[in-house]
Amino acid sequence: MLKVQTGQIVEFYSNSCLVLANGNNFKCKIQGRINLVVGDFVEIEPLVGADYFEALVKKRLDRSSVLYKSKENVKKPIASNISHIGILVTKSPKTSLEFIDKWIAISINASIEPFIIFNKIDALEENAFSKEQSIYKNIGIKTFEISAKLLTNLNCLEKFLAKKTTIFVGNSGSGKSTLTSAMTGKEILSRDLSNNQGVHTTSVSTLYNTGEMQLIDSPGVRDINLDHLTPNKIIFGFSEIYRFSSKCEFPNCNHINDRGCAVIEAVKNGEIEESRYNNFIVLSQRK
Ligand SMILES: Nc1nc2c(ncn2[C@@H]2O[C@H](COP(=O)(O)OP(=O)(O)OP(=O)(O)O)[C@@H](O)[C@H]2O)c(=O)[nH]1
Ligand SMILES: [Mg+2]
Ligand SMILES: [Zn+2]
Repeated sequence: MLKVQTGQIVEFYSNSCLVLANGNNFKCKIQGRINLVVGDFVEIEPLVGADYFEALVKKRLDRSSVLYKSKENVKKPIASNISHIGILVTKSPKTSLEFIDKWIAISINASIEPFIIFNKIDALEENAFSKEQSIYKNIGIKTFEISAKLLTNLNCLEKFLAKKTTIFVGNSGSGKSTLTSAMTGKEILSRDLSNNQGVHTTSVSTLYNTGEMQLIDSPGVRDINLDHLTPNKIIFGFSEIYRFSSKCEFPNCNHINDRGCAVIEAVKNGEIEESRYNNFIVLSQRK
């Protein structure tokens, strides 16, 4: 067996992980205090005298992107080397527009492309998402309407996901595991919504590689907090607001009640959606 091999972390537990290297899954311990997450490329050294596919993670390679979340002001990586974030939006459980806007801001600030998947259309009337569709299409976000459970409209999404590494984000019960399972053909336990305990709620971060696409199903993407983004970075997540802000009369305009604010003007004449503006203010004013 090769001595040192390079692989990717496909499953991460609290102090061990599974690494896919040269077509084999290695159960790995981690040397020292390397900070690792699912998606990381690592160098591993097979353990001498141990079971065949056991190894030690020696080193993490550079990351092309990192998705962070923060809790009580502690910044914590969730996953790395992701190209796209798929935001799952459902009517039940209800996804708020603030949740969507938060994730768009997080994605853009992490240089990861966000897109939206409206899920569970089998349980809804036609055009149930028309308002949300128009808000997000207008700002250039790609959207899909699907039923992960009944496999409706999955072809377009499948084409879009090809050759990308995508993490699905959304409230618990929005269908991340169901969709991952539908896309990969792998059986993944999903949450029984009738059970408040959420018996099959995802508890381990897993990266699935179908050969065509890479998908990450992670428990770390439900309740998010963007304390790690300073308020002045939030505006980059609201590209239409950012564009108008360059026309404000004063460079340090608060976009609330300052004179000559081009952002407020654009909200008034419908060029900026009110919900987007309100969420921008809420997110950038938080303490
Ligand atoms: N009607 C309907 N139900 C769906 C659809 N997709 C998922 N569900 C159901 O929604 C419930 C939750 O789905 P999961 O895939 O476990 O949700 P999750 O986002 O992985 O939840 P967590 O792991 O707790 O974060 C399950 O009972 C699914 O069967 C859909 O398209 N239509
Ligand atoms: Mg799940
Ligand atoms: Zn302004």
